[in-house]
Amino acid sequence: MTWAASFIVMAVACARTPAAQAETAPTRKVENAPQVNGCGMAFVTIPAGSFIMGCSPGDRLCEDDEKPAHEVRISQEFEIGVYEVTQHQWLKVMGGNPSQFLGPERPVECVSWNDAQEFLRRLNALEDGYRYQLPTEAEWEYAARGGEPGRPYVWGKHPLPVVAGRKQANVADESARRVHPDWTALRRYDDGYAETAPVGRFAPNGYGLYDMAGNVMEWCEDWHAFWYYRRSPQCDPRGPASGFQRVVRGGSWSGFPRNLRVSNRNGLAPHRSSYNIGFRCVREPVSALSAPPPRLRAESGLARYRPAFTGEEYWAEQPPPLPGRAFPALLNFACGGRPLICLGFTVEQEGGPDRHGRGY
Ligand SMILES: [Ca+2]
Ligand SMILES: [Ca+2]
Ligand SMILES: [Ca+2]
Repeated sequence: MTWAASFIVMAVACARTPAAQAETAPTRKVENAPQVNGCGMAFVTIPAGSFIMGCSPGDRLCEDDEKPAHEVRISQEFEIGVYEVTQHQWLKVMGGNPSQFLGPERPVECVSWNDAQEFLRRLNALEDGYRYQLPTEAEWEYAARGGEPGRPYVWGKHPLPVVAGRKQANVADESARRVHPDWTALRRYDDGYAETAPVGRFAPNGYGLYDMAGNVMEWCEDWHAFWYYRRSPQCDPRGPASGFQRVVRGGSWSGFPRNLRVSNRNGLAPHRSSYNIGFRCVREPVSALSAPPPRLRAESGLARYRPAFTGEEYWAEQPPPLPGRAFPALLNFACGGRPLICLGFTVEQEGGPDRHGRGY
């Protein structure tokens, strides 16, 4: 299926008639037990680290937007939802339920990216000590791979979502075909669910996360750009600065193997929704929220520089180094101490008359 075709399939909105994807689970465990918030949402901590993002070795189904595969560093550990956000949790925060396939423990669907932002706004307004948001696309794929490098599927190399006899994901299967006889569905695999399943019914991945493949596709924070990987930053990429579609990842109950590959990317306009798209959250303690380095922030008359393509910003008296040069060691707070290479910057003066400019 081409990118355009898969997009059309996904954009069917909240009516009926989906498309297809597929598969299962690794072995590594996260070392900490899930932490549950007041809305019943469980989170585990994913360690900082590096991984190869994009087309997996030997995966001949990759589309152009998954290439090139490239190293990405996640510089900070982060907490991510063990499960997709459920209808019960959505109801608790939002006071309603837009889902097509009803069930309190099923994932909420028929929510747009904009709807998810409103959910997050209300959840954050509860001020439980954490700031919640959608995962970046890099965080999502890093978490989905579960510490198991180079595998085309969350559960391994083979598209069939069964590992050691255990079913790995809710996909378009024989159950779906019985309800939707005209579908392209995975043959000789019956996960028992024609549509969404309650979250957590299939094997977890190496980080203890459930349904990273299948059930519902999941909104990410980033804008989707087809050629983004050709120039995305190595450290904590956050997607392009603007766009027309937000990223959705992971395939769904209406998908077959091609769509369920861990590197598969899709995009959908942020106001659109579909019965096969939901989301999960990441969160960080409010106390850990990023701020300009204290030593620099304390000084007056500094400028805030936002280097291009890094997603980072910092305060300093001098502009960043020339393009292609590393930032001074003092400012290498980003990316786990790896040199942060300057690609350009915008500048905004602190206090006084506004001064905006663009460098390089
Ligand atoms: Ca199914
Ligand atoms: Ca999912
Ligand atoms: Ca795709």
